[in-house]
Amino acid sequence: MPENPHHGSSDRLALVGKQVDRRLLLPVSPAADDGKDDNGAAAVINLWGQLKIPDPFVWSHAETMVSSERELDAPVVDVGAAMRGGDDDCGAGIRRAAELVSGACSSHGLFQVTGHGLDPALARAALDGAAAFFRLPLATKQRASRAPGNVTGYTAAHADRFTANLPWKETLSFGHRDRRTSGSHVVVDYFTSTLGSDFKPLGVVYQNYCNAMKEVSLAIMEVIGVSLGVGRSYYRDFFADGSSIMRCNYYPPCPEPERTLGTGPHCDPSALTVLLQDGDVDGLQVLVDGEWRTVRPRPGALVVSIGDTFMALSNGRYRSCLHRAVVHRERERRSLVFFLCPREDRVVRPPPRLLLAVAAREQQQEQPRRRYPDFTWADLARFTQRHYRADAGTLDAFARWLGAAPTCAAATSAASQSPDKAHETV
Ligand SMILES: O=C(O)CCC(=O)C(=O)O
Repeated sequence: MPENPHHGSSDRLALVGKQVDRRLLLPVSPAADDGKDDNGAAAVINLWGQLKIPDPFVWSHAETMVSSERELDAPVVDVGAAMRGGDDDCGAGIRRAAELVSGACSSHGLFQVTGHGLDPALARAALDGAAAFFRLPLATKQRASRAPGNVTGYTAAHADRFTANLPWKETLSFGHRDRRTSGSHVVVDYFTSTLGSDFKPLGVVYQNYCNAMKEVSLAIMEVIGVSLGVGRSYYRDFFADGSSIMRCNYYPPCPEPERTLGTGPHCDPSALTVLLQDGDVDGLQVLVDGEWRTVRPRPGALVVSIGDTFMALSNGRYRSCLHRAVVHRERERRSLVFFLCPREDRVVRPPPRLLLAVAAREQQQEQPRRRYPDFTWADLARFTQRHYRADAGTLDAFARWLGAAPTCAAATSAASQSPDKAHETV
């Protein structure tokens, strides 16, 4: 198999998902890639082989604040009982899982999950597929370049959206819908239509991976529903026909890791995030009591965190997880992230049962005040893609934006970000 990234790349991709021979998938440093394809497409950015990080990647001292020695205290939740169905709300397995989830989500918003049934071979193929994709020549990856205002596609350091505080990473994102609701294999279609038919095997791997993640996410939603006293099916049903997003993150080694970030501090706008870390390279950190604590990769476990949309759905009872990813001098890192989202037009508002349960618990006649206005996922997605760079205050800024006239001008003032952060604000 040729190792020149200008040749044979699709052959290498074709191997993914079949019998994966790691030697054949061995990395070819994109540093060897001159950033141009046969048609002369210019490179946008090349993170490989830099001796110093370019200025747009330098984050302020406050933002790169040194990591704590302490690991995050994240419970390991066995969702086997929820995955198997059968068990009712009162079954010991679900009850135990719900207690752990409640503790974690009321404090920092992150827990780990076992008993999820993800086929290790599928997980391996998805991780190796990401490794193979990001080592392709830039021009090939750019066939999937993200269009402005769009969440899907390939980006290098988000340089297509921002000019400062660039993350030290490349990403590939695509949408997922359940075949029963979409009537097609949307992920396979995405790969073949943007990258070409040679990429069908990789598309199949990610289609299967997304299907598995969706099932795991819905099982977790059952546990969360029990933990909030609204029963197993409420949130499961709410998300069953959702249109979720999958993102592959690739963090190359970095010459000055202490001056930059792989992913800046933010809460995910989506509802629930299910993340797979590759091997033993850590990087994910969560802010707790003013310090960044590492989420150490745990073999076989998935990392699950609450996002802004679920914070709104729980009327603020569960906290959207504020997290970031750091990079390393010598080691590269990969992560696969599945963002569970509702259907675009579904109205996000806490279930009446939850508000009643809170009122009963607090022995109040009236239901608690609604913390966030009604919104649709389409609105929040548009806000974060066009008007606001997701950070720790996205949901509050979005609520203000909805309260004001939802025009571009309103977004600029409501989203009180510094000019370079809000660079994309139209
Ligand atoms: O790579 C990670 O661990 C975190 C990724 C992340 O936060 C994101 O892609 O939004």
